[in-house]
Amino acid sequence: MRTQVAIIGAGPSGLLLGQLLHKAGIDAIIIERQSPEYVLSRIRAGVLEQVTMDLLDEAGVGTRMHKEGLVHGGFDLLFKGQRHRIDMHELTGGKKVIVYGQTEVTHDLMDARKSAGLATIYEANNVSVHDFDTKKPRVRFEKDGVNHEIECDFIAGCDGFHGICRASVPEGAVTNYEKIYPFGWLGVLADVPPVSHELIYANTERGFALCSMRSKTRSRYYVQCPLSDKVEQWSDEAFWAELRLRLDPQARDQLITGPSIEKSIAPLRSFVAEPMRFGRMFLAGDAAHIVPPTGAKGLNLAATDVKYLSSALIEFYGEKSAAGIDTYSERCLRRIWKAERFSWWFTSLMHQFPESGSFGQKIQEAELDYLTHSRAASQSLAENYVGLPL
Ligand code: RFL
Ligand code: PHB
Repeated sequence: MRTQVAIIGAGPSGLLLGQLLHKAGIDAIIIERQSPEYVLSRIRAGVLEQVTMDLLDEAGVGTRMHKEGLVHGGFDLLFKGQRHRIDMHELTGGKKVIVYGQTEVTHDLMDARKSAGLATIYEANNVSVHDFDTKKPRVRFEKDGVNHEIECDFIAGCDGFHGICRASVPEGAVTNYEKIYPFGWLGVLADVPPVSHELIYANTERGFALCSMRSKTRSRYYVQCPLSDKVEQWSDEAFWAELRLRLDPQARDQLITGPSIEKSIAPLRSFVAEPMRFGRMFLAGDAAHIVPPTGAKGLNLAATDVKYLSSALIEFYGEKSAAGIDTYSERCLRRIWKAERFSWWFTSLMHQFPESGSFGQKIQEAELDYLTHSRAASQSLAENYVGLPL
């Protein structure tokens, strides 16, 4: 087999890259380890920035997002038992985000790929990447017991944090920066109306909580939990009781509960690998960086990597120029580190850290008070939340 770009991973990064390259007439094959059903069953991101919406439009897959996505112009910060609204729309001169789940984004991209008749190889085993330091990189994998090899011009490593692309880079060629947080998020998805029409980020003495949603009839809630907790320990009743304790009296009264349709625990991590290009292999999305979900930046960062990578490849094939390819890593990393900083800061502000005790709680409350009463501070939060300009 031969193609121009071999894309490893059919998550949002790989699928979006495939679609943008297809629009530009560049040939690509996507190789994915899991089945399409498994990829769609992972419940992850919920909030899309304007930059991501624009890119989905450019890829020709924005129709359902505009129809079904919920436009949000603000969110609430809850601390000391009271809610304070951050009016993102007003503070940023009219910017907004859209609540539209990663599952739906992935669905739309899969449908577009299918109707264009483009190749995605699902359930590929033992995927490996070779010779990316030469002009003839190769990808090998096994499918239904048969070995295959793809020859290509470039490899795009869109295979997430646990993928093989970053792991195939020789030691010494990559530097990793990492911070692991001493807690996780226990998340529940349920077919009940959201407690509020906007998101609520809560700082409480019992730990962080987040009230989010997927639609007007489907809610997504999270509570901070110890890393040692197992999801089986948390009955639905125990989850709702804990969430209720972390809400203000009005939200507590309005909370509608019901059976969970998904429940999982996610660890929180900040991670960046530098650089993001190794000869003719590029890393994009979670393969190169992870943010804790507090700032809702992971999928949005993946989308900007893909924007930079697709335009670099389009420039390479169209204008025979390597300028975009040569600056890919630097352009991405500049944006990534700003989102890393914001996500780390917002996580540090909103969660209980075992080591910081009641002094830490008081400092957080003072900062939240400042944040919700100083226009300059609210503006900085709003500007980062809606997404910094490209
Ligand atoms: P993905 O989604 O992990 O996809 C990688 C794909 O590669 C496949 N793969 C392989 N394929 C072939 N061979 C191999 N050896 C392979 N190894 C792996 C995998 O099966 C998979 O299909 O990475 P991608 O595409 O870069 O997308 C990144 C996003 O998924 C991620 O950043 C976001 O979900 C993060 N995130 C959020 N981001 C936001 O922008 N806004 C949010 O509100 C938000 N909320 C969240 C989140 C992530 C969360 N979790 C569970 C970590 C909330 C949570 C709870
Ligand atoms: C979500 O809806 O899953 C979600 C929303 C906002 C976040 C993180 C996750 O900051």
